[in-house]
Amino acid sequence: MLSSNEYINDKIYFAGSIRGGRVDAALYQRLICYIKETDIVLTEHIGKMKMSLKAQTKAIDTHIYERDTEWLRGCDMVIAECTCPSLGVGYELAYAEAHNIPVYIFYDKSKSNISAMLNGNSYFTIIPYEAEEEIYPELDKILKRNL
Ligand code: 6IA
Repeated sequence: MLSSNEYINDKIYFAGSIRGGRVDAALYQRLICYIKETDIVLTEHIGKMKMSLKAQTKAIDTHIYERDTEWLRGCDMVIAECTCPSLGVGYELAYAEAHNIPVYIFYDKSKSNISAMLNGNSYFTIIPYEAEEEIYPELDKILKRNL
């Protein structure tokens, strides 16, 4: 039985564009910091400002794929920021669905149109926003803070 001030840390797989474009990297960093106040983010590197976008060797990409899919299978939920379209993020969302992992998708509706393959799939919880401040109370709900 948990006392009221105990909090169960969820393992969060935060997904955001890397080779799809880094225009929102600073936003990813702020969201990851916010989630980390109470929970564990497995993919902290997504928010790193100095990430190489150069093509890597097949062996490095194989390592990334195997590590990321292992983290996906072991996480409690995926939280994705999808304003900047990314093939890798799209793949991760479908992978999470195939493994019955809850998926929450944020996107700025004033900047982009979400793919019909995400918006049309009732498995995903899609959260459109227009201002960054709208994201944080939604994260509080997803992470079951203030219960
Ligand atoms: O297609 P994209 O690159 O935009 O896909 C982004 C998504 O794939 C992210 O949510 C990550 O989880 C995953 N991903 C793609 N590239 C990497 C990566 N590269 N490291 C970890 N996860 C990745 C680092 C390259 C390094 C040698 C500098």
